[in-house]
Amino acid sequence: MKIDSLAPSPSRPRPLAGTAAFAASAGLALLAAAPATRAGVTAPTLWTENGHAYEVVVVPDGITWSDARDAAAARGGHLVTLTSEAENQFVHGLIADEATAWVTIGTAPNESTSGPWIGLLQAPGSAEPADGWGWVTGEPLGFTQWEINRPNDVDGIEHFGQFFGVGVGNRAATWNDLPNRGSDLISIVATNPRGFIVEYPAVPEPTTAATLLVALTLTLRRRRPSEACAELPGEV
Ligand SMILES: [Ca+2]
Ligand SMILES: [Ca+2]
Repeated sequence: MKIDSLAPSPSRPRPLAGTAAFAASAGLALLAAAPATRAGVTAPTLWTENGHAYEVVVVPDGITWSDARDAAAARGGHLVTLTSEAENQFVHGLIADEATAWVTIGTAPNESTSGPWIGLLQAPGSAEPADGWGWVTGEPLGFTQWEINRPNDVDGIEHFGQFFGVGVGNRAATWNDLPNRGSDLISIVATNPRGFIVEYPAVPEPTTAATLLVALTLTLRRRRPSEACAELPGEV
């Protein structure tokens, strides 16, 4: 039915001339509408609020939280830390329409929609289900966006965070606790999340690098006369 809605409509204006130009401009419009750095699943996308970049990595066969943490570090970042509602909304916007980053878990009528891992974990030995949660970077856990009735520590083994929504196709901006390996759940038929989100800290400003270069050059220039004397003691 949705395909029908894309069929030419008698009331819709059609390009009568310059078809190539029309197609080109339509293509440009599509590119402009999509996130600017989307590729693969996404190339790192800058959030201007903090200068950090965020990358969605889809793993079609699923991945454990600990492997996702290590993979994020190997890429030069860390599993995403969502320390404000604005950051949560921005990052969720990168995955909301990315169906491959989500997988349905559970059995009818209690299915849920399991999204990518985030950098949320629970300290061992914490009171269940809500105590001891924090970010992988050590940033304090102030803002939270748990799905209703979460965290719930199913089977006593859920100590890692992900995006998650109750129901089928509910690619929500809310969070759930899950075991490191989803299939370890006994009470629920589950698999590993299909990916993770990497956050890259700000890179050094070019002006900072230029300032350092100038300072280094001045230091070397100041040192040259004394170094010359030290190297050539016999010359007067
Ligand atoms: Ca963050
Ligand atoms: Ca849970």
